Amino acid sequence: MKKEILNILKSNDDFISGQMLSDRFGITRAAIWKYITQLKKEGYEIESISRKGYRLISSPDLITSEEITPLLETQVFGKNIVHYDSIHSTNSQAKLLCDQGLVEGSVILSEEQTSGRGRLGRNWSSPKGSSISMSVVLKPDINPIHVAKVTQISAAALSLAFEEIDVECNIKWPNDIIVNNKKVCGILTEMSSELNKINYVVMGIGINVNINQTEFPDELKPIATSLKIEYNKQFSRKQIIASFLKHFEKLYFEFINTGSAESSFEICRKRSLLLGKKIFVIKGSEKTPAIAESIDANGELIVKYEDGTLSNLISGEVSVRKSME
Ligand code: BT5
Repeated sequence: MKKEILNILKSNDDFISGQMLSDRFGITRAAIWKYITQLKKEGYEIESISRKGYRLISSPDLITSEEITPLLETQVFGKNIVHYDSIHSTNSQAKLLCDQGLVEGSVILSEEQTSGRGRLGRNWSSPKGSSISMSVVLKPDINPIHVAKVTQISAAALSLAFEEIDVECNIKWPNDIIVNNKKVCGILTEMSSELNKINYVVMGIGINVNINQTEFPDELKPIATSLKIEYNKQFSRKQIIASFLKHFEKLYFEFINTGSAESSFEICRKRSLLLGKKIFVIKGSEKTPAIAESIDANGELIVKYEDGTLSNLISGEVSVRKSME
């Protein structure tokens, strides 16, 4: 009901009378007033004048279904949005909800995470209201060995969404988006599967949108950045989400329908931070020097070790070598 009232306010520049709303929804004017009070608490600025009614003046920068749905240009992705004010981890929550039958294309969003996760049990910092914590549910009918490609498709879609807001980014294979040599975004792809069949994939994305330098924990300050820090202005989180979902849907279904994710890989190559560079391949505490040669037709990173041997990395950890290393 709150959502319907908000939609009416949004689609009218002029005042809407309490009586009109109460007739329309068959509830008392006092009940309408209660919903308006709730909306105000969420940050909607609503003018109310007796005998005239209610008028929406401004909406808060929330990543709720009410705010994102009008911006969507998708058929499947984002049609079901589950939003939290605060959650431990959108990926963990998405997995719980998947076990209860969440459909493909569902998107879990939270204004903050209290235990956001990176790969291999690392932490992911997601401050309230200034970051995007998003998990997208996929149910691809593909062999589980191909799931790593979804991370590359997601990275490509993110770079297209950033392009739309004039943000210049690089993709650091396999799961980082980098702006001016610092990380603004990380992807964590998790799945539940049997040997040959995927139950579901949860693709988690964390984006540092309007985070101020002071909001990052000290240990992240040298390596992390936000769009606001780099461009000195606020960005619309809901616009980024809607744009990402549009690009992701196109690239993902292209992969599902043709079996090839080549257009995504091509974007990843074009935007790659690594290709042609001296890198370290990191396995546990071992760092092996190599050159990042190419991203192949499976989205794997081909590296050349110093003895000339070539190797395919499916996922894992690499770092760019500084000139002294
Ligand atoms: C990642 O892992 O980059 C994957 C991050 C995925 C986060 C999303 S948010 C929505 C969803 N729900 C979750 O719980 N997770 C996903 P990895 O490559 O392992 O990088 C983790 C490392 O990045 C940490 O060890 C830190 O060094 C660094 N880091 C942590 N928070 C960061 C931030 N906000 N910005 C940049 N770097 C960060």
